[in-house]
Amino acid sequence: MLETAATHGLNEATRRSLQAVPKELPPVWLYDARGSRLYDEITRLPDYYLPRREAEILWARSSLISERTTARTLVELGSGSAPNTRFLLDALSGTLERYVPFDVSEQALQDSAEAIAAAYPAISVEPVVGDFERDLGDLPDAGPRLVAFLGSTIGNLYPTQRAAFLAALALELGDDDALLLGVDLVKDVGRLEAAYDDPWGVTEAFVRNALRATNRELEATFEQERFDYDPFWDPAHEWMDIGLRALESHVVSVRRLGLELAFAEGERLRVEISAKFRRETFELGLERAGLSPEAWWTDAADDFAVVLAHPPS
Ligand code: SAH
Ligand code: AVI
Repeated sequence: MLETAATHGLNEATRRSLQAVPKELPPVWLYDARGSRLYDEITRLPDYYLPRREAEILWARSSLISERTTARTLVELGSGSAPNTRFLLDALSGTLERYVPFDVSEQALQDSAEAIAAAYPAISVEPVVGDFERDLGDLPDAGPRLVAFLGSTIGNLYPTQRAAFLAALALELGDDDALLLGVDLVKDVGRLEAAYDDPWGVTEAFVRNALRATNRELEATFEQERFDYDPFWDPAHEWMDIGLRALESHVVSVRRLGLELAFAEGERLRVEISAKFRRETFELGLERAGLSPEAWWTDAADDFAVVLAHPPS
């Protein structure tokens, strides 16, 4: 496969992550067409409460969000199949002219853009394939814009990545623009671990999909049967640490990166983190990035929050 500027950036990030301690794969590898379908299946699992809690909040607050933002453009970062976006599209119908779903997963983006264009013929749907950590400059600038980042995907970024991402977004936003974030909250460990380890093995298949994708795209030699699925709550960082553990010592080649990786028995390969948040620290992070938190709405059970923020005027 030909290396483009985009794949070069991902390949270099993958090289660094695989050589780090602990070894790690950038979570972008989870979201090929198969991974995006598996993620959609996860959102329907009984213990994966996040999308339902977010839907509850958006159902109750979308009219207010519409009044406060009067957005002409709705940009959605990491839009995937955009399950909760219709709350915003419905509420913003008086002002909205365009919806810009932005995602690294081209097939998922195409499918959801077509579905939304069919359901909302009055707005222009303008999908952008890109990486929200690198390509925020590619967003259209017809304001007022509402930039939504739903599903708590922000929790899949490390604190330093999160700070850099929010700071880049703050620079990108104009005075009339607003940011809407879905964030999952710290809660009982049993519920968190159940959300990431379902008895049907859907979440495990989603995480293992990162190995399939790197085998295919980077000519790697990961063997699924040499790893166990291993998600756990890390109380010090307040994140789910989601990955795989080598069952025996062995070597994995990643030919396109020229790497030979030695795994010891029991050694972990992290595939993603899923950070959970508390209001005070999350709002502090927004302020440090140059954003002003304006509203913090939760569901009735206080499981999840939707946050509205603005660049300071
Ligand atoms: N917002 C949707 C999907 C969440 S899944 C929901 O709430 O259900 C996370 C989405 O982010 C996936 O569609 C994935 O392809 C996308 N994604 C992950 N990392 C990305 C990145 N660095 N840049 C752009 N999109 C990314
Ligand atoms: C997309 N993201 C918010 C999901 C999460 O909960 O961190 C990804 C996921 N990983 C396993 N299950 C869901």
